[in-house]
Amino acid sequence: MQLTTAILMLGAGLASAHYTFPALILDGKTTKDWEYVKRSSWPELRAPIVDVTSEKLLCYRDPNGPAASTATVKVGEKIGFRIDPYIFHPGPFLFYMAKVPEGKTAAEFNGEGAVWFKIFEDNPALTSNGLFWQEGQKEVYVTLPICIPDGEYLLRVEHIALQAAAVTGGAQFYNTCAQLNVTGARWDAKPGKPLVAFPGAYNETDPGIKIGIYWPDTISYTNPGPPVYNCFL
Ligand SMILES: *[C@@H]1O[C@H](CO)[C@@H](O)[C@H](O)[C@H]1NC(C)=O
Ligand SMILES: *[C@@H]1O[C@H](CO)[C@@H](O)[C@H](O)[C@H]1NC(C)=O
Ligand SMILES: [Cu+2]
Repeated sequence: MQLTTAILMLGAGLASAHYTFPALILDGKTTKDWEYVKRSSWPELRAPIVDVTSEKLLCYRDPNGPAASTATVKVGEKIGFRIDPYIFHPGPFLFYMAKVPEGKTAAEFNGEGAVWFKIFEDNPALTSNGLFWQEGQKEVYVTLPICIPDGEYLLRVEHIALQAAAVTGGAQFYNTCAQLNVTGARWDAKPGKPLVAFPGAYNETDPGIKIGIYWPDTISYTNPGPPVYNCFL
């Protein structure tokens, strides 16, 4: 959105605020808001993050929020997030995971440090109008890798809105983190380097963050952050 729209939307309050990812969808069933997802900050719950150095890139977590529960899932399982209310800006989804360090639980661990590996990134279609990402969806799904060890993890969902990203600081970031207990590992593999930190993984001038997405500015897109963790490399 344009800056003037941003100011109007902030002025209009939460009713016209942005979007967030408050609940997991497991086995096709939508769980309760903040049951398995770390509670996001209030009252800025849905405000976009526009500073790539903001601590809010780490799950947009409310430091005073209640602890969430940890969902037991299987390697290779398809996991969803409910989107509240729905995506209404163009841009990619990215998913990251972080293994909870020994001696901590997923509820205790908030994802600090270089611990995150990327498991999915969304590539746009190229249309006569520029780069195109789907909008309007109320759910987003990711399949967990089959090549991760059992244990507790954080799963970070992120959407980057790029409609105003032609100028530095114009991209908007939305993210939350769920707590998972991964079981069923049958593959002796370790999530690869590089592991990245939030904030820290992104630079405001990264080509996937400072970008004009409309024709004729750009005809290709490179997601920010590290490459997707690949079981076969
Ligand atoms: C994780 O799953 C394993 C296997 O089902 C179970 O033994 C363990 O108690 C679970 N841990 C948590 C924190 O739910
Ligand atoms: C971001 O990129 C700019 C331009 O390449 C560079 O000067 C700057 O050092 C980078 N910042 C970080 C934090 O990597
Ligand atoms: Cu907006």
